[in-house]
Amino acid sequence: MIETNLSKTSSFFSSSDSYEKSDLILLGIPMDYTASNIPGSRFAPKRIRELSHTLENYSSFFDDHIDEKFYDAGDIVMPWGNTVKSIKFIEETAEDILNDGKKIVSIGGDHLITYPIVKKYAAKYKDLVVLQFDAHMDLREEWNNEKYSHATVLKLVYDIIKKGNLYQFGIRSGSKEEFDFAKKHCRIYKNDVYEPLKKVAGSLSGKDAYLTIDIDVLDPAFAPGTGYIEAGGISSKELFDAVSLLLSEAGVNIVGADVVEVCPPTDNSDRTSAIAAKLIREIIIGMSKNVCKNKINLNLKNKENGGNNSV
Ligand SMILES: [Mn+2]
Repeated sequence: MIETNLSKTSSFFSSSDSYEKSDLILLGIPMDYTASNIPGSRFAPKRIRELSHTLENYSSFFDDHIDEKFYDAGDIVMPWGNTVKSIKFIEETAEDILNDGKKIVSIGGDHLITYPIVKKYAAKYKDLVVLQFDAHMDLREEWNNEKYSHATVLKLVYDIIKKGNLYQFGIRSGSKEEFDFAKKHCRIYKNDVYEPLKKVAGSLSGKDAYLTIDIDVLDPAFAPGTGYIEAGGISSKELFDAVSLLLSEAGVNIVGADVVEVCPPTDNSDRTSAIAAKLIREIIIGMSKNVCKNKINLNLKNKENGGNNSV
């Protein structure tokens, strides 16, 4: 049971109506007060939900429908402007959902939302791998004297997961110190996402992984509606190819995911929110296939063990 206050004015399309019966929970986290350039990602969960209703419920890649595969729990009611309290609320919500044996797909919000979620995932999955698709490394120790920021979030994550378990793809911006740190301590792949992911996918097979997608990994031509524009990014096709690879043949067990930094007030054509909505559809369908696969594997294991455990 989720104990934090949630607000629900609309749902992502094709949501089931039962929290209890759903393995995947969609959660909106409208926090944007650590954005260092243009705020406005607090409006992303609402706009992405609205745009989701223009999508087909069928994914040709997965050859499957999204219907009833998740429950949209609504948005966490945020204590506006209070970063520390917001982190606490997000942690508590994530913990409640994970304690119920479910997995979380979240819509940010600025990138800081990833830290409290991963904190709870790392407590549950001891060898958790974090896969970051992003223009920026977000590895700063502090940003304008603030430890908790969308520019420090992956350093906070780095500090709570096993060394060597942070993979960064599509990176094309950061300070020299960040690049030096990443080269030494992280697995950093500059500019591209699909090709390097394909190369490392084999070594990630069977691992539990959390996927965080900062929409600014895309070139601003594809995703202009974001808080910190960074030229020279990947195409939307490359992003979908990468997500599809990850959720299908790569064999990685994606246990949680988020899409962050969509900023509707600067997204005049709605194209960024529309991409994010489709991305979430693919993530939900792909993760639900993983959930099914794991259940089948567990069933087989139980049969081998005499079939005493129910799943
Ligand atoms: Mn980021």
